[in-house]
Parts: sequence; structure tokens; C-alpha cells
Amino acid sequence: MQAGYQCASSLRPSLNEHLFSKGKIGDELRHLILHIAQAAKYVHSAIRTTEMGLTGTRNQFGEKQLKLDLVSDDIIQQHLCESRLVRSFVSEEHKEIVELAHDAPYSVVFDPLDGSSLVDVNFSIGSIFGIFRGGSIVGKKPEDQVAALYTIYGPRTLLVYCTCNGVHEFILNEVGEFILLREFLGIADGAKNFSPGNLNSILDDKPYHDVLHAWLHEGVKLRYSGCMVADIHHILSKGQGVFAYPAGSRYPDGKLRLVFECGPFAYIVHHAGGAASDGKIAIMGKEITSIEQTTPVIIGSCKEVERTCALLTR
Ligand code: P6P
Repeated sequence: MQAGYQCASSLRPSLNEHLFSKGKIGDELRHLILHIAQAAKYVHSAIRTTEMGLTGTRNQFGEKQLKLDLVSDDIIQQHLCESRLVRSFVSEEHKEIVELAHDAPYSVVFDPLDGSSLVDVNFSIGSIFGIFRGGSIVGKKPEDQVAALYTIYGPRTLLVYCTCNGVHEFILNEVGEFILLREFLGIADGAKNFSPGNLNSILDDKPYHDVLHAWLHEGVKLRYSGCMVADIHHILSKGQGVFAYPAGSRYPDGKLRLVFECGPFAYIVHHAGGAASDGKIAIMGKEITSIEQTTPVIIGSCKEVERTCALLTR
């Protein structure tokens, strides 16, 4: 079947069809994304069936691990391995890079269940993925990703992917298929919503205090859930907004992870017409020096990101 063939149907196209006809990628990357989507279906199920509670262990960031964190991590690992397309992966739940098939074409970075501590209050949580060509990701930059995607497990389970030809949103339907909901999501230059992370740092960070003051004075509405996936999805879904998690005394280098959180979202937001910065440089161009690297992040509507960074660095 020639690549230009379009399936003429009134039904919403499947993720596979959309990747094939609009993803502008090869079969191997398309199959890898489909394996990740398949893993997300099992994570969706695990959230509803896995016993709550802690494992008694901690991840590389010293955070207590929930049983669901490890179950989700195992599910994703298995699907990456079964794809035979992954040379190595880096998971937020592992201290080291895990080598799989040495001659495989891609490396994958992922946070298996971002915001998992919110599962007991039934808030939306999500999984975040970045895909690089080749081997080790240390020395690379988020702009070197060939794809990034996330899934959000809320009242509806959604998947959003980007492969450099726009940002596209899918919903998991009642028969377990991801079908297209909206394509070519865009982010306006100005923000009407703000998500202020690391809020306690305004006590010792006057510039951040001034940023908050400006947003409140201008009537910009607060939207903050405590899960980065949900808060960034809010920006992509509403087409505007700004999310900030600056550094502070508690997190001198920022709290959020460059590899597993900020890098994939910088790639997605960039391709939706938004921007992501650490306050000084674009996250897309920030070199990965270690898998544990954290970074301050201001991400969303590009004019608002620009203004916020200017105010924060005064
Ligand atoms: P705080 C979740 O633990 C997370 O990594 C992100 O998803 C979220 O944006 C942030 O931390 C929330 O941090 O300090 O508000 O609990």
C-alpha cells in the first residue's frame, strides 16, 4: 500500500492509522509507539486493580515507591523489551540505564507513573515518554528526541504524541483502541491560566513572589493539580497557559527531572508552538549530563514563558 493512501471512513482514525498517514515516521518508530500505547492500556488497568500502598523502597530521587509505581514500571519495561526496538531505557524508577537489544534502533526514557502519590485521592496521573535514536542519552539534548508522548489516566484515558509533525490527542475507547480526539494541538502566545509549582519558595524568592503577584493582578487563573502531566495537558487542551516549577532553597537545581519530565514535555510543547525554559536557556537545548539531572522549568505560552523568565532573573 503506497504511503499516500488514506482510509476513507467517517470513523475516527486509530493511533496506528494516524502514525502511518501523518506521523511522518518509519515503520520501526511507529511500531515502538504502538508498543508504548499498548503498555499504557495495561497501566490504565493496573491503576484500577493494583493494591494501594508503599513497597518500602525508594527510587533514585529518594522518593518512596508505591506498588503501583513498580507495577507500571514493569509493564512498560516488558512492552519495550517485546518490541525488540529498544537498545536501552532509562526509567525514573531505576538508578541505572538498562541495556536491552544492543543492535536495536532506539533508546527510551520514561516516568512510568508521574504524580502517583495522587492516585489515592483519585486525581489524574500520567506516564511520560521520550524516544531517542541510538544508544546512551547522556550528552544528548531534548531537541534530539525523535518522538515524545504522554498518557493521562483520569476520567478518560488519553494519549498525546508528537513526532515533529504536530501534537495529536487520542482517547482510549470502550474496546481498548486509542482513536483520534484532536490533532495539531496549538498553544497561544498569551496565558490565561497559571500553574505555580514550588510555591513555598516565594517566601525567600522575591522575583517569584513578583511573578505570582503579576499573574493574580492580571486575573490569570490558577490551575495546579500536583501532577505535571495533568497540568501540562491542561495547557495543551486549553491552548494556553504557563507552568512554573522554579528553583528555590528546597530545590536549588529545581525539582523536576530533565530526562523523564521536562525534556519530553519541552519537545511536545515546542511542536505545539509553545516554549520551555530553565529560566536562562531553552530546555530543548539543555545538555543531558546525567540521568538524575533536575532543572527549573517554565513552560507553556511562549510570550508568558519569556516574560516570566525575565521577571525571575531580575
Ligand atoms: P509538589 C509529581 O511528584 C511531580 O514530580 C510532578 O508531576 C509535579 O508537577 C510536581 O512533582 C509536584 O511537586 O512540590 O507541588 O508536590
